[in-house]
Amino acid sequence: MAIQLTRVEEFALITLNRPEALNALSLGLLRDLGRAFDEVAGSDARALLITGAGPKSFCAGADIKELLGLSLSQNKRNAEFGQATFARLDRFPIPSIAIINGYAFGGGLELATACTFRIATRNAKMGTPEIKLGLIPGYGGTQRLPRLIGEGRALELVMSGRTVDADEALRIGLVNRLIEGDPVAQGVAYAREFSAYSLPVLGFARDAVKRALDTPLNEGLRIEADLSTLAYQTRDAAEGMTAFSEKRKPKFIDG
Ligand code: CO8
Repeated sequence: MAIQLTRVEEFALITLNRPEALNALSLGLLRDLGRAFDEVAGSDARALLITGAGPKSFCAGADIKELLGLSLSQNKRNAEFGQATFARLDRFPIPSIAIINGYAFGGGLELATACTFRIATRNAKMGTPEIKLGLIPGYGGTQRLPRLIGEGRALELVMSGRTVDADEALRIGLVNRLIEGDPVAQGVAYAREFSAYSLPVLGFARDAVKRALDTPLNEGLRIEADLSTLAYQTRDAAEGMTAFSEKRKPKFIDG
């Protein structure tokens, strides 16, 4: 298997596991990733952590050696397959966190930007170097990067192919936080900041925020009103508000 799926306490951990190729995304790895998403979605995990095997790399992008010599239609199918695999994270039933433990280039950065959150080690290096190969990002990068860091910065990264270090990534909002020490332990600590909350309500929050950038304001406000009304109907909302008035910690049941 080009990936490992394990459990770390109440969380699922996917480790991209081709360290000899800096965890590059072969088609086999992408297929394994899709199967692992199915398994995690059907489990009781409260968040999905994704990281790369070894100390050097999260993921160095699509496997360049596999891309050579493909036909136009094969390339299109590959791009659509990669996009569809990563797009599953947009609607995933639990939040996802990319633990960027080294290089995140090309498709590797596209995978990270499809996750709900990104945390990065100090040695992390990120970018979209496809232009240096005569390519452009094809697994969602041209669409998710501007939504995350703005059009000007996204254009600069995509058109120059330059590398961003961890400090810059934090400053421009490409990652949420820099971490020290064991990356997986840090990922667990990060997930614990929200993992005790109601999973369906976390999903409403994510969906509402994600609509902000591709929806006119009036429409977005309508979606927010609908989703916040839906949150209000949950038993978890009743428990949260009751616990507040009874001055105790709420016990959410994901319902
Ligand atoms: N694909 C395949 N093999 C890779 C890749 C990769 N993306 N990256 C690294 N490797 C392999 C190297 O070939 C090398 O293998 P070997 O030892 O057999 O020669 C091994 O990993 C170690 O790599 P390096 O010796 O180069 O390690 P360094 O630490 O010196 O350099 C870098 C690390 C800077 C990450 C360097 O390896 C590099 O530049 N890699 C390529 C990064 C890149 O360009 N990524 C973008 C790929 S394209 C992409 O992601 C497009 C996605 C959309 C596709 C749409 C399809 C139609």
